[in-house]
Formats: sequence, structure tokens, C-alpha cells
Amino acid sequence: MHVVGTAGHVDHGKSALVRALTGTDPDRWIEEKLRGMTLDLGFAHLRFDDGVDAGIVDVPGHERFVHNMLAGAAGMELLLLVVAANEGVRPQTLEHLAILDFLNVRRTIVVLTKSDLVDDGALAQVARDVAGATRGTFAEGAAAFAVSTVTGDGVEELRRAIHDALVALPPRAHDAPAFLPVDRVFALPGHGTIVTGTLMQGTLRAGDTLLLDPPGREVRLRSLHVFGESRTAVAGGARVAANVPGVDASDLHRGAVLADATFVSSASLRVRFRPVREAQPWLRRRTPVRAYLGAGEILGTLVFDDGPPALSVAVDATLHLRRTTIAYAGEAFVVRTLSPKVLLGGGTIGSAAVESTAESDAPDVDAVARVLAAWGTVPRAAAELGAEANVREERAAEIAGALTARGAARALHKPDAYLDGAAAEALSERIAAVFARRESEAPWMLGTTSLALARELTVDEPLLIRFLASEVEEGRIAGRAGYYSSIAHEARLTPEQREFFERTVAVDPEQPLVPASLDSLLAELRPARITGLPQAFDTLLASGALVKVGAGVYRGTQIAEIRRRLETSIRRDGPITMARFRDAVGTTRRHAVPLMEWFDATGVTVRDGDLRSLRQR
Ligand SMILES: Nc1nc2c(ncn2[C@@H]2O[C@H](COP(=O)(O)OP(=O)(O)O)[C@@H](O)[C@H]2O)c(=O)[nH]1
Ligand SMILES: [Mg+2]
Repeated sequence: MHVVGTAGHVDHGKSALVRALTGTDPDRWIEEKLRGMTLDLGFAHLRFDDGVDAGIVDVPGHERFVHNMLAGAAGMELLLLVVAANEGVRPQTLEHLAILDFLNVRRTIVVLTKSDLVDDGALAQVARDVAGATRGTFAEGAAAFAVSTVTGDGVEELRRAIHDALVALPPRAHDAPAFLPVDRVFALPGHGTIVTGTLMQGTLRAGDTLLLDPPGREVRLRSLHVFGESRTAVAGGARVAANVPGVDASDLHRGAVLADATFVSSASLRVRFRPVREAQPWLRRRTPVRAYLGAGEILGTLVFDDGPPALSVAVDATLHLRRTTIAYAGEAFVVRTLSPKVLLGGGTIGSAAVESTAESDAPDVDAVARVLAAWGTVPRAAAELGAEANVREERAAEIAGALTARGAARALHKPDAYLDGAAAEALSERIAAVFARRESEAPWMLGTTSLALARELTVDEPLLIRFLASEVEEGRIAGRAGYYSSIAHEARLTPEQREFFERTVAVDPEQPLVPASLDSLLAELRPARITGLPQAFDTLLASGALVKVGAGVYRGTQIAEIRRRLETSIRRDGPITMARFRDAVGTTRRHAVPLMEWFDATGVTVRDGDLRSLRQR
């Protein structure tokens, strides 16, 4: 078995294509269905009559979810590079290509989707643009197929091409030590913990004893499944679900590895690294990074043997990680900056387990570290550190910066100050414990507010806000819309909550773009005896699954369609009047006016008298 992956910009039809090829909708979560957008990895089984089969990994295309795309990308061998014929090459088309350049794709097929929306001339132009964008990459020269999942045109031809490409792929190394990066963890009632992933190499057998890391424990495989079928043995290249009894699912996360018990976990890896051209301004001798290994994201520092590399040349370096992990020699990895999250480059793991290269500290470094340790979680500005450690302020700032780079201190901003690394770590852990409890008690919430957290931890809120900002910046926690949460947390509604909103914000097939009334929704929401309903409503609004416009509530999918019609109409016929907008959307003036104002306010359109045009991006 081999793994087929999708890649490409959001809304280009990746998930619709997977559904057309397999009959399985890869968008698993209700939030994904309400928003009409993939947030996390989706999986489907592709089968052919002659017994050839493959696992498909469908990735989110939105730039905010590149970390989820990366979690599924390492296992891909056959890539479906999806480009919508009516939009052409867009930013995440290129970003996904740049990322995959460092990973394990062996064959690429370009899929030009939505062919029903363009004529032959436009299709040929997009095909040329994609050929240009892939030139010089692993995908150069890939055959292109035009398909429409609406009319079904081209889907059979594409299926045949995928079949032939799968048959021609070389097998994975079945004799190598088994290595399975974990991309999903769940508990199955009556069976216990299940981990899933793409088996990168080796063979797994039911009954094997393997290393699961983290937590760094040996586990016995009770059973193995491949797309719902029980197997006694599975060879590299397959999508695997493994039952690992005796481990609590809540102790495991995406990014763990299930591997041959002879592997050794290490926090320092020798690597061969090649930067992308855009990485130059970010590279230092010690560059803080987010490292993507297997299905995991681990913060760390990339330290170059001979200073940062010049243009796109591969060099030797050591990757120091915040936690230990297991990796195999030759494993591909990718690194991004901490914030913003810019692709720096990638390469392969040389050997695992090298000596850690602790620098011997000068006396003034020790003095600053001691001052920080004495103050614990009370932040000290560079001037205070200098005065208390008897070093010049500029030198104190330099030392604090160096301590921060290697995790021995934590930098806060507004105003700039530093905390002791160990004290910061302890506070991080207390925060993580609160998140874990609250996210399991109320999974429909986006997270925890700084106020609630400050009360629970009895920590001063202004300090906590600065600390949380640094945690977000370092990618240790997520923060959006005033809520903080663990990185892995995605709000999920309960079936009752979901049913409530599907009913109250229903789409009328006769008037599919007319909103539900906010007043009637609130009138039903208050007396409904459903746990957490108002919070679930907040979640849907904050995530864009539902959108309040004037007195109406729209589904995110309706707003997307309205916007599409608005943009199409303006592109085709020029600046738009209220009456033309109303007709394009098929709504009434009562709804059209607030919608138009909402598009002005959110920066989609600009108003000039009675006319609106598109804001230039
Ligand atoms: N007209 C047309 N629309 C399509 C086609 N494929 C997908 N779509 C629509 O494009 C939107 C985005 O599709 P989706 O598969 O979610 O895109 P993804 O973000 O790349 O996974 C949805 O509204 C689909 O119904 C197609 O072949 N033709
Ligand atoms: Mg999708």
C-alpha cells in the first residue's frame, strides 16, 4: 500500500476531489462541515477493482492550518497537486510545494479542478502557469488532468492515472526498523487507546513490543487495522490504526512515534539542512525554529557548524529540541520560524543521539542566571538585571537574550523583561493542566480567557497576559479571539448543540442565501436546556462557522457563496449597485443592505457613492 496526498490552496476542491475518488468525505468535524473548509487532516481509502489500493491523506489548504498539513505530509508518496482552474496558482499552492520539496513525494499528478467553471483557453493557461510554478521543483513536468467533481468530467481518467502511478511506485523499506509517526489518538470504548499514522518503514505485527515516545514506554500491540480491516501484519506505506493497551489516550498526542524498541530518544539530532531562498534574513548561527519531524511539531534551535549557510546550499548542523524524540537516519524534516511561521528549509536526519553542546558559562552569565532564578516568575527588565548582577545594562540584555535562545530564560514584551526559564516552564505546566481539564470538561469552548486563568492560578492578570503572549509567540499554546488553549485543541460541539444550530440556522433550499433571524435564534437559545449552548454559539461565531450580519445569522458557507457571487459580478460587470447585488444574491433589500455594509467593513469592498468595487489586495 502507498499513501496519496493532496496539496493546494484553500477552496481549490481538494476535499471534493477525495470524495469523488473514494466516496468518503474527508472533512470529519462538524466545524469543517459548517464552514465548508478543512481544518485538520482527513483520511480516505482509495480502492481499484484489481485490488490495488492506497490511503489518501487530505490536507487543509488554509494558511492558518499549515501545521496540520505538515503533520500529514511526511507520509505522502504520490501527490495530487490541486489547483482550481478558475483561480490558478495561489499562495498555499506554492507554500505546500516548497514544503513537500523536502519530504518524500516520488510522483506528482497535477489536478486542475473546477474545469466546469472555465473554458478551454483558460484551462490551458492555468496548465501553463502550474507548469511554470513547478519548474525546478520535485513536481516539474508532472502530467496534468482537468476534472470537475460537479459534472464528473475527467474523474475516471484521473483515477486511471493514479492507479498506474501507484503500481509503478517502489515499495517502502520493509526490513528497516518499524517507524510510525502518530497523527491521531483516540479511545475506542471497549478496546482502549488507538493510534493512527502512516507506517514510514518496516513491518508491524500484532503482539510486537514497540517503543511509544513520548511517553517513552514500551507497549505491546494488541491489534492492527488498515481502513477498518483487521491485519496480523502490516508493511511500510500503509495507513495503520494500532491498538496500544495500557496507555491512556489523554496522555498521548499527535507527534508521538510508535517504533521499533531499539530506537533511542534524543533531544539533539545531527542534520543536513538546506535553506529556502527566502530564509536568508532569518538565519543566525543559532536559529530558533519549529521543527516538523514525522507528524510532530517540536520547538528547538538549529545550530550551524560553520555559521548560517549562504544561498540554498546544504550544510551540516545540529538540531537541539525542547523535548526528546525518536528519529531514523535519513528521515526528512522541515523547519519554520517561531513567529510569523515562515518556511526556513529542511533536510534529512544524519544520526540521532549526539552529545549535547552546553556552552561553558562566563561568570557574568552565571550572575544574570542567578538573579533570574531568585525572582522566579517575577519579570526583570534588562536594567534591573544589570544592576542586580553587577553587569552593564547592554551586557545584561545580551546575556538574557542568549539565555532565552537556549531556553534558560523567557522573554516577555510590552515592556521587555525576562523570567527564569525553569520558573516559566513550571508556570507553562500549570497553565497546560488548566487547559487540559477545561478542554475535556467543555470541549465546545474555544479555550480559556486570561481572566479565568488568572483567577484559577492566582497569578496577576497583566503579567499572565504578557506570559501568554510569549507562549503564543513560541507556538506552545494557541490564542485567538481572546481565548487561549492547547495547540491541539479544536472546539467540538456536542451532538445536542450541533443539532440545535443545524435546526435554527437551517438553509432553505428555496432561498438558500437568506439568513436565519438572530432574534428567533436567541429566543430559542435562552430556554433550551442544552449544556453550554451560548458558549457553543460564541465558538461558531468566533470561528466563522456562523456569521452575524445585521439582524441575520448566516452559515459561513452561505457568506462564502454570497462573496463569490459578489466578486464574480463586480469582475464581470464593474462596480455594483445595491439592486444588482440583491439580484446576484437572490435576496431582499432588507438583507442586502447590511450584507453590503458588512463586506465594506470587513475589507472586501470599498464604497464610492452608490457603487461598490473590490478592494485591491
Ligand atoms: N463548480 C465546481 N465547484 C467545485 C468543484 N470542486 C469543488 N467545488 C467547490 O469548491 C468549494 C471548495 O471545495 P473543497 O473541496 O472544500 O476545497 P478544499 O478547501 O481544497 O478542500 C466547495 O464549495 C465545492 O463545492 C468543481 O469541480 N466544480
Ligand atoms: Mg478541504
